[in-house]
Amino acid sequence: MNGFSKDFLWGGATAANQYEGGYISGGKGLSTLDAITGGSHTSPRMITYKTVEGDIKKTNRNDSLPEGAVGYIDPNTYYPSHVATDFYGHYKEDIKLFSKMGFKCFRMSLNWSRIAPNGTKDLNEEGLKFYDDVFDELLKYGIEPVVTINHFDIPMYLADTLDGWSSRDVIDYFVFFCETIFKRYKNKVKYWMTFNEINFLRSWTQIGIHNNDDRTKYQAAHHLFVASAKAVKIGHEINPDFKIGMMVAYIPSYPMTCKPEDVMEALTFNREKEFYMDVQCKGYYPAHKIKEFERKGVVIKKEIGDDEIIKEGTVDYIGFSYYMSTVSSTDPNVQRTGGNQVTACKNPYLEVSDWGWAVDPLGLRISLCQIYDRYNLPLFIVENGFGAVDKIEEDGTIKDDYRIDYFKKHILAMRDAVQLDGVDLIGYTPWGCIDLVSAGTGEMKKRYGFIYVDMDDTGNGTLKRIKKNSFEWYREVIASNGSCLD
Ligand code: BGP
Repeated sequence: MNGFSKDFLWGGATAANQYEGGYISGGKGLSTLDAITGGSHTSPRMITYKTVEGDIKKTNRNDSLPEGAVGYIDPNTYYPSHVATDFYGHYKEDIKLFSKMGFKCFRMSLNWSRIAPNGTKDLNEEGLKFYDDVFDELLKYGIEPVVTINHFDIPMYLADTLDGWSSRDVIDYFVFFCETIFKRYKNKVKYWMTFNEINFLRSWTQIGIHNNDDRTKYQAAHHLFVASAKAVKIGHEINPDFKIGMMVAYIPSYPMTCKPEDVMEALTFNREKEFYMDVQCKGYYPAHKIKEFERKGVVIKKEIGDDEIIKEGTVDYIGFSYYMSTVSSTDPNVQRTGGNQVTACKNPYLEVSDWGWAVDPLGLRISLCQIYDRYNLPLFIVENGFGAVDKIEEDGTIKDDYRIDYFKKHILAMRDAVQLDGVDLIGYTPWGCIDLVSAGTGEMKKRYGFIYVDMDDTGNGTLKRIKKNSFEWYREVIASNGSCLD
């Protein structure tokens, strides 16, 4: 018995700042991510910046920057986004490989500063043309583009001159950007998402804000909500067939014990991401968040009409990433482990990846049920995957059975959610379907792909593409619409 509909969108997912490279090619302007160094499991990625006094400094990519500091590219430092795995130069070859895997769709993001180098209303035709070419190439093979409009970066100019999304002016620039791409690509792209993992947008790196305190972070979030809602409305006016979604990092948290305090702790953890989903899917701020703002003295500056805009601009579907679950506990001594942009509590029942992320396939079914029960909107798993070190054998093969095992269990869990729970799931795009730079650590060593790319953590490599064993395995999954897993 197969739970997936015949038009289920099997594919893979990437993001411009981690995959595209060509950081100053074809008229592209700088984006914040271009000034973020590589890192590792144990050493954080750093922002290189220049102070108002002219001093060159660096700091952890999640830190606040001094007022007036501007992003700085140090000629002696290695920045992984500059070449990444060079989709810019290899898009034809890569799309051909995706088509061989049988992709029905391909998730990618647009580099805002490739299209509008400063993020303002001056456009770069060469950048617009690049994405035309990419979409044409995908459509040539019958692959549906799924476009994240903004994935973790902002043109550096907007960060430097306006303090990024803390400024209301950025809403207009973003909406102009959306209007431009909606009009330009209206016959090529149907599936859009406004902001990647909107619940993780909280630093200069991602949204250009210098001060990461709660007041600034939530003010910026309000601007993101208004911008997203306006984009949804305008998009539907330009093409009523557009499907415009939101995107959230979904990490479900279980109470460590049945102690009510642990249950409350988990509720509080889960509410943080639901806040972002509630606003974009239901069209209003949830009561608990309003009360939290009151307690913390966070006053959101809204303009008249903002609430209506948010109400009218709710999304058509929910895109989400799912890699892992976590645990909530009131015990300060609980064992910690790694996680996607969070340090998580260790679940004694689950194995973890080499980067400490809990592997929890049933958690994916639980997540699908939780989200669908709460919002009753179509769901799209737009990221899922297993970051691991891959080894090229002497015969040139890459035996990534651990990855196949991870995917198999997760796909079966999502099939249960469709077949047994009735969840309306429209697609599945495993993360980093071709190797790319890790967002969290800036490493190449942490690989997710079905396709290996010869590139290391210091920027050395031929960029040659090699199929891993999981390539053929995923091809069969797609060809059989999942039934080969029985
Ligand atoms: C998500 C991001 C992606 C991606 C992924 C894996 O949070 O949307 O950009 O990178 O996580 O994380 P990492 O690259 O840190 O392993």
